[in-house]
Amino acid sequence: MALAEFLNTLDELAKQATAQFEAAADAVSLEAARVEFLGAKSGRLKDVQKGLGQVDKADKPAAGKRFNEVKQQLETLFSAATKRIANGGCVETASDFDPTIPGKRPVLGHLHPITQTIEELVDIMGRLGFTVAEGPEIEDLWHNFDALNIPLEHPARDPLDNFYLATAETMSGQNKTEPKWMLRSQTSTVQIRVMEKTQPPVRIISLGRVYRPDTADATHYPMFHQIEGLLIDRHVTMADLKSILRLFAESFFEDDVHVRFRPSFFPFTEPSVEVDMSWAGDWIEFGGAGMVDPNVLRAVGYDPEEVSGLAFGLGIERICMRRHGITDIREFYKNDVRFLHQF
Ligand code: FA5
Repeated sequence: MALAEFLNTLDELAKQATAQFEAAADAVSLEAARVEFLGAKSGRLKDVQKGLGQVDKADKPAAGKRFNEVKQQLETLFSAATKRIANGGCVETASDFDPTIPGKRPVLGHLHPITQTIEELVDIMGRLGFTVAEGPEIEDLWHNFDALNIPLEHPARDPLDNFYLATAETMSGQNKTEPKWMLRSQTSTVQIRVMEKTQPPVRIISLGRVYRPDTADATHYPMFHQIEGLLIDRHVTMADLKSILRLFAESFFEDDVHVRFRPSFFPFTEPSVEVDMSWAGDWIEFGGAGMVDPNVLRAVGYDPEEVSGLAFGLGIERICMRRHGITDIREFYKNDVRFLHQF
């Protein structure tokens, strides 16, 4: 084949391919054009390449050079067309970029409503003199139970009510029915961790996830958040407990909130109460509280004759739900942006 004939075929093909790549309005038509011209098996450029073998020997270098140029040119056009279609049809090059066109505002994420509530609670309690303490979510049984005056035979340790971890230590350990680790079921564990390391006075809050195998319903979830408060000093009384909870609730709801104590039982407080709050209507149970049991003070080496303490543990989801009128706790964890966007 003469060189001129080969180059003509190549130019004609380049012309047609360029027209089709530039005209492709969507990914489907572009892909059809790619297969027609650049297809690895039976694309038209491949056919032309086969013709290269029939070009006179002396003209082969020139024909090959031009073939490679056209191939490169078509590949560049194809990737420009791909970008144009992905861009919704706009060709953006450095030279025709217009800085005066208003930009597209990117959709910004924001903090989860529970995180927002946590930040607000930390802020309010900080103003009341409480600092934040942290503890692990994978906890040992001493901190989750024993040190909190919950003995081995106590029903609160039932495997049906707790997430025990089947760790290697459990399997090879002496006592197969009592594992070593669990997902903490309450933030009260942090009371112990702080008191073990600190001498009174203590004034801390701890906020974080806790885990219980509760069936999910409108007010329960197997993973939820608690805020724990602990104040240890001389002459701490139930009156302090009620004032702190009331101040806390009034700051959070920015309104007049009534706090009601109902007698209850927790092994680590004596007396113990359930804390109800009433704000714009019904009474809602937010958590438990009480005066730290002398056994707990002794377990961490404090002298109950010298110091006393108050403690409370409230459900953060319940607080957030009440504030925003959310009626189903499961909404927090569906990751549905239509819900999350509202807060
Ligand atoms: C406790 O967890 C105690 N540790 C509270 C406490 C702390 C008492 C300090 C005394 C001194 P209770 O199991 O009642 O208590 O849980 C406290 C709150 O957590 C409940 O009132 C509720 O608001 C919330 N809660 C409990 N279970 C769930 C759940 N499955 N889903 C969402 N919130 C829950």
